[in-house]
Amino acid sequence: MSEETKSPQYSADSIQALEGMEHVRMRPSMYIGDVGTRGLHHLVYEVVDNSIDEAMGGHCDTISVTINEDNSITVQDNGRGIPVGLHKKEGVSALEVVMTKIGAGGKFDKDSYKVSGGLHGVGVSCVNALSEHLKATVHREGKVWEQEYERGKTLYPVKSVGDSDKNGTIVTFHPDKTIFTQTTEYNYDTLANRMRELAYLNKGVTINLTDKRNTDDKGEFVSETFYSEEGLKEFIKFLDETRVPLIQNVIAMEGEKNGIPVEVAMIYNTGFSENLHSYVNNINTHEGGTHLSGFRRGLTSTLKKYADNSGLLDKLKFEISGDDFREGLTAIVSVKVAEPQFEGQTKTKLGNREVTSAVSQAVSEMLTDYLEEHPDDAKQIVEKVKLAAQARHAAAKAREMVQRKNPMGGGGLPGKLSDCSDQDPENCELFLVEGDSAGGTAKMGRDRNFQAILPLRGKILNVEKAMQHKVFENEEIKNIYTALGVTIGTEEDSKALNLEKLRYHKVVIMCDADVDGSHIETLILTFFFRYMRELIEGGHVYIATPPLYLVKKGSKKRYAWNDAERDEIVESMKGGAGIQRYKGLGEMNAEQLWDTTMNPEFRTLRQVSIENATESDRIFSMLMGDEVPPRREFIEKNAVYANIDA
Ligand code: 0RA
Repeated sequence: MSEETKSPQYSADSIQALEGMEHVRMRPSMYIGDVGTRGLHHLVYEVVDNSIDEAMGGHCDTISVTINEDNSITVQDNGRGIPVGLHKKEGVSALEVVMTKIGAGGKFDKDSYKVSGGLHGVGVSCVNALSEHLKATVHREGKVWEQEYERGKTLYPVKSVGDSDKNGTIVTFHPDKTIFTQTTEYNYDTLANRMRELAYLNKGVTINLTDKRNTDDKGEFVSETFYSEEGLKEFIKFLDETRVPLIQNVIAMEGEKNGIPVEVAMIYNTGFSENLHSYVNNINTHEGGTHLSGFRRGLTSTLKKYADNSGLLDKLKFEISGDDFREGLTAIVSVKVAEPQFEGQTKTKLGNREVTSAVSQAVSEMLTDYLEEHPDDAKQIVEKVKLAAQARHAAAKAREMVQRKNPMGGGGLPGKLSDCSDQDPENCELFLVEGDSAGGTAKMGRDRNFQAILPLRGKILNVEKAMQHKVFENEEIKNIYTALGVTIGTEEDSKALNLEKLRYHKVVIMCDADVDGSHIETLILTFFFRYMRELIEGGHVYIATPPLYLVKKGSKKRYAWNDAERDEIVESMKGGAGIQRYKGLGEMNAEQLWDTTMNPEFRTLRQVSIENATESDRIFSMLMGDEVPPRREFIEKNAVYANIDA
């Protein structure tokens, strides 16, 4: 490849390539999921994935991601550098092919272990198509090579711009504002969470993240380095940091089964929840799939066999179920699959059949060895399983009560619910309100056609610290199940939430704008996250935002949601304005509550979504577990709220 190489603009292939790039611009969501915040960040992951692949091939150990001052992104690696030589079939530089041909990826490099992701793996050419400007710089063969693009269109043929004694690839892109119309501003924490996750999933790779938009107190750019020597073993410790360990060791394995690379790490804690995280080609498979089934199968059969042989369960009067083996278990399963089939609603469920037995075998071998070598730990685990089985029996009874009280089961609606008259769930909203007095105000202020009110007494149960049967026995929680009309168990999954008879499509948490209010909000969110995650995933959960101030002058009244707004209003009233700070919903009258917080025309509802289940899990256990008072800011970062005017 030399500077004279012409870009043959009119060959059939390059026209096809152009069409591919045009298609990405026409239907970006087909390639990156959406064109909101998620899609915007996806661009970074896509570019970083390519560098990670290079690292997995053993050609690269450091990747640096920089958020530039103008919200453009630079990703740099010290790999071999994308080849710049002539690509015979396309008749242009391989670099140009990688950058402008959809699906080109690394396919021409047969030696490298190349797997493609689900939503990822669409290729850096997609990022190029969706960037108003992109510059690729390659250090390779003693030279620095360069090519730039606008909205995916090549500006000039690959050229050499100098000498270099290094190897590597640098990509800087500016997301296209005409595509990402909602925002082109990057969130540091979102990127940091993903880079941390990638560092754990790909041990030995150093990932630097720098934010040139912000400096710390030393005047240096905000920056973090993510590196893991032990991979999943350390990831597990990070996830379980705030839980009390039942056994001191992380049980881990890494290897290949039936040609499938499998990595597993697990630990038991003294808690009651089951936290399984699974990845395929570095992508979090929220909906699980065959690899997770394999993990469960291997775990259950191995522990069952051990427990049976040990005689520790001899006096137990009922069958142990699979769930019992997973109480207090935190585990990560990570597999690499050459041609993954993704299924499920969000395409994050692995479908490849052959993976089940590979993971199951890997787990059996790992665990059998571990139990034999650590009899004390084995005993602790079996004892815990026994307790779980006993508690499950108690929980089953309590859950049955919840089911029987379901309105469809003839048990009737909770007495405290003020229902709405509309019968179409699509139109209906349920407000969960802190305390009876605010509940009363909300009841008077609402539009009873489509708004229902369920007051919750004081602090609802912290489900993070309670055993399952306590949760199902709790009055407030039983009321939530009954009012919503949801049941536990679907045909496919006995523990899944059945939303078929959901009575309200919007469930709005309405709490005071103070410390207690935010604590209660967090408790309710924790309950939804652990017991009704499907409700969040279905986009049904919202947070109401009551105002903080009322600014009054004479008969003029205006509300403010933050200090800046308050000051602005005070100024606009030109002196003599009185300020009332709302400490709670109870200080508002019904009309004020309707005007500011409940009326769909003027209110702001924040929709709760789970951006990163792994991170949310850790945060919820940290906030609601044994330590620290809850801090709303943590939740705000992890359960992402979209401002919507519903
Ligand atoms: C294919 C072949 C070769 C390198 C790469 C792909 C490569 C791609 C990316 C994307 C980001 N960083 C990258 N680094 C390398 C090299 C083949 C060879 O040198 O023989």
